Amino acid sequence: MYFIRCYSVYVIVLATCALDLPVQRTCQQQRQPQPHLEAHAESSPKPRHKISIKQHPRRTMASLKGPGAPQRHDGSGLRVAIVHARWNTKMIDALVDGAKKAMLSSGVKEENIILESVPGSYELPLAVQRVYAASQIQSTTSTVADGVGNLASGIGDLLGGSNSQTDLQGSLQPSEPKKDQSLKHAFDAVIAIGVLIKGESMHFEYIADAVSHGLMRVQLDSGVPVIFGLLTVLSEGQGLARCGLEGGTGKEAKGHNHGEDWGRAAVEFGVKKRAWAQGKIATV
Ligand code: DLZ
Repeated sequence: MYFIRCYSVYVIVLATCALDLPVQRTCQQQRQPQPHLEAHAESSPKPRHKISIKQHPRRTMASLKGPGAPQRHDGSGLRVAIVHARWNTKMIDALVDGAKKAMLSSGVKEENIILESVPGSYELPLAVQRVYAASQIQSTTSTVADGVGNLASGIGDLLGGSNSQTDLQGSLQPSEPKKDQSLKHAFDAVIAIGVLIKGESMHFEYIADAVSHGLMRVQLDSGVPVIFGLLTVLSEGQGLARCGLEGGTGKEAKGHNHGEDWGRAAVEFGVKKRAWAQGKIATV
């Protein structure tokens, strides 16, 4: 009995070694240098291999994070809405300012940036959907109004031209020159801005999930670019750093204002969406 037990242990040991050898060899074969993985070992105290990351010769990488070097787009013909929540107002104000600043510097005119607010982030999807629908209504009514205006001035001309002093013409012509130079077409993009700070309950998770899905749904259902300006942060400090208010590092000691990225995204997407609507697809 003792002999049988010893013999079976011997057989098991032999079999394990036989199986183990090829496994070890395979692992050694796999241990070829893998630069894409080694690059992540930045924090390792003793790197085993020299890390060299080759860059594309014509492109310089400013940062690993973010949308890369900003693209320049002419936003002068765009009409954009910013729909924002009012919870965490200090951060919201900074983000809205950042988005506006970026759009203005891309040529969007102040009068073509329309602001609307709602109490909290949970209200954003419906508000974005309805505000966009309102702009579509404006675009059709303004076309009709322009038509009526042109017709009225045409009648005025028929009644004797601009020198006529008749009461009838006076009532048909506008008393003051038109001041409102703002565009009236449906919004080219809508930026939804909210700040969700995680608390102790599950509120954060439910709202963050519902709002992200809701905004995506509005975007795909309506075809208008909806820029996702919802900060979902674990603390007020994280939020402040993402609004450019405090707590950043290095060159951006006050943090980076994400609203600026959203403003640029709105311009880029608005311009591209217009081109796509005309069957134009850019090569870059
Ligand atoms: C209720 C709530 C909570 C707890 N936290 C936030 C928040 O951090 N950021 C935000 O924008 N809104 C918050 N809200 C309000 C909800 O979004 C929503 O306005 C209310 O539940 C009413 O629908």
